[in-house]
Amino acid sequence: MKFVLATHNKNKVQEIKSFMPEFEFIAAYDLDIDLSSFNETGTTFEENAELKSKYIYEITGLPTIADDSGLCVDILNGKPGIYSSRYSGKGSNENVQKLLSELDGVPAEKRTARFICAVSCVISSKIKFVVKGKCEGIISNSIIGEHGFGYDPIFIFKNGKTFAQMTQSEKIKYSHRGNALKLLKEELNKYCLKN
Ligand code: ITT
Repeated sequence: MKFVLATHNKNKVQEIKSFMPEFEFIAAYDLDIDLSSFNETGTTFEENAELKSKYIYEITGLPTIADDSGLCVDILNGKPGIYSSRYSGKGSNENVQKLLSELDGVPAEKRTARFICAVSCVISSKIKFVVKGKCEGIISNSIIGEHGFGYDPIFIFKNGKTFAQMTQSEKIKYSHRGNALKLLKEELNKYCLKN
């Protein structure tokens, strides 16, 4: 089955493609669809994922998958959360620096956080569903590692490594996105069995 990925984030596309080689994906940007005019007006990851998938499904009429994800830090009452990509109002490095400065002086035991990923899938006007994955960790005191994207260099998983110290294939085994995609595969298998 072939899906459009409703994203402009190339890192998400790479992770999804590598985790689901049995499916065919085309990113919205490869269809010259500009997502920049799309506003994430939802109040939850699930709502935003659904809105993104619906937006692209309505344009293309093709089965569509959208990922809405972010980092929730306990001591910041879940911030940056659904605003993860817009946290500083600037780029990804500035988002990371803003978070590190907000946690300045906070001891390790209070730096708990989780990545959340909601994946919405629209197969047809009648068949659609959302799955959600999460991954628990700790926010580091500084940037560690050079792989990945976004907040990867400051998110320490329970094996002691940041996501940015992991290869893409190692990260996806543990990550919020990997956990959501496992559920997505289960749902798609059910759908394929029924049809
Ligand atoms: P699209 O909306 O086009 O998919 P986006 O990057 O704006 O791309 P989101 O609105 O879902 O996507 O925001 C996700 C942000 O959360 C992302 O920009 C990162 O800052 C952060 N994030 C999500 N998953 C991450 C991951 O696996 N590693 C590091 N940061 C992640």
